[in-house]
Amino acid sequence: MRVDVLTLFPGYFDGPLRASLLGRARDSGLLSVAVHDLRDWATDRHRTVDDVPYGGGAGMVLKAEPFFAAVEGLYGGIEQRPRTIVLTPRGAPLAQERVVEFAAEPGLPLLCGRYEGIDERVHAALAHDEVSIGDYVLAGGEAAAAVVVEAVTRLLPGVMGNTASGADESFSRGLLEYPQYTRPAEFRGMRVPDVLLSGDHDAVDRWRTEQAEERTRSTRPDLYRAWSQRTRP
Ligand code: JDQ
Repeated sequence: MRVDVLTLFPGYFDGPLRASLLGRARDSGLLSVAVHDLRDWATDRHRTVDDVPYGGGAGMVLKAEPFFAAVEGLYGGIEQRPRTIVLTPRGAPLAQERVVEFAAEPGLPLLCGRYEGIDERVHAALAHDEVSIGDYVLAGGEAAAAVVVEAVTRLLPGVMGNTASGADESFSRGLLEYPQYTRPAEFRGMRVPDVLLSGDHDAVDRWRTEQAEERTRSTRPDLYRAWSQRTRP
């Protein structure tokens, strides 16, 4: 998969893209990420990318022209662009379903705004998806774009060691994860539940399901309701 990030702060991505999972995915050629400085597509002497909002109000808005020029330059025209994502607090909250869809795309342009946001014509004409990573306000789209890249990358075929697909997890099953333990069996007076040491695999499965259900019920009533109402054949 080819990811193109458009940002005013290309340096933001240096750390995340080299670390661990993303670094290995890139080294192995399964992921390629190009981070582009939006200013490279500004046309005036001062490389201006922002302007005051029409109608007045505080702060600055990112201009449409550099985003359009970048998308045209990178893909040979707007019509040829891959599924394009704009990160924004007004987007639909990112959920694993959509991460799975993104991971199946050949390319993913990620458009990052700053200040008060991006000219609406970029949203209207370039965005296939508007994505939020949660109901809190960031200073710009970069952290959200890094989240998208990491969530997508771990689903790419060949990226994760053995567990593969990630289809066995929480958000595909509809419940939060059950508690995990590793050695030692007792640590600072805290014991690993006996059932996990019992060797009774059916009992272990039952315990894990109970734990997952209880955690989901208490911390994510929204997920719990959806899971309870799931249709079983
Ligand atoms: C931008 C901003 C609008 C402050 C500018 C570009 N989940 C999520 N939270 N925040 C963002 C995404 C996000 C994404 C892109 C952004 C925030 N800002 C700052 C924008 C109103 C207030």
